[in-house]
Amino acid sequence: MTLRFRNCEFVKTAAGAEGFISDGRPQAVFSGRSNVGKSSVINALAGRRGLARISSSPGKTANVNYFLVDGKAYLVDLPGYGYARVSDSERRRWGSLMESFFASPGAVSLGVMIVDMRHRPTADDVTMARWFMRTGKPVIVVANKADKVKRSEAEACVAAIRETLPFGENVGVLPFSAEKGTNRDKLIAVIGEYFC
Ligand SMILES: Nc1nc2c(ncn2[C@@H]2O[C@H](COP(=O)(O)OP(=O)(O)OP(=O)(O)O)[C@@H](O)[C@H]2O)c(=O)[nH]1
Ligand SMILES: [Mg+2]
Repeated sequence: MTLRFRNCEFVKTAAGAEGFISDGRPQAVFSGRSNVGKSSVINALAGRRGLARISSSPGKTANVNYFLVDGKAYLVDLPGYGYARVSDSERRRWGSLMESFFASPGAVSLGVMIVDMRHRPTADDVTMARWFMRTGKPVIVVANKADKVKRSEAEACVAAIRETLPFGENVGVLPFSAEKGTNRDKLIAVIGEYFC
């Protein structure tokens, strides 16, 4: 499927299973730690800064947000995890929202696992990776904030990410910068390829 990302629009926010979309269009599901830049990556792909809400304080995206690309496919922005200063009840809410999301038919066509290129993935990232693996769908790892990594360190960063996440050889790790637009075209191509 060729996606040009010419026209990206916000469709809806879902706070629970009754709000999830399942209309046969493919869905690329973006997940990662709070503040890693999920919403920023979506905005970079869309070429629109204000599409998904961005915040310098973590935990701002608490629900599941759907964006429609060229009328053909969805980008799904999941709420972030791993932020220390959330209450137990918020954490439980996140867990049950994710359980129902991943159990919902057609929820995931492609997993887009976003990690911070500067840091080794956390135990929470590994847990999220396993949620994606259980879907049996393809996954791509996006190593965001590549603009913060020295060129000489890039290879070691990618190796550490590969080593820590349980995906294995066949899953690609793509250095990315939502800030600079690095590898935007590549990620767009990958998403389109997995959707054909
Ligand atoms: N330098 C740099 N900063 C980035 C990049 N992507 C995102 N940021 C910054 O990281 C912060 C968090 O970005 P968000 O897109 O809101 O992160 P999120 O993962 O959606 O966060 P939650 O919704 O709270 O889970 C913001 O201050 C962004 O400007 C990047 O590629 N490079
Ligand atoms: Mg967000």
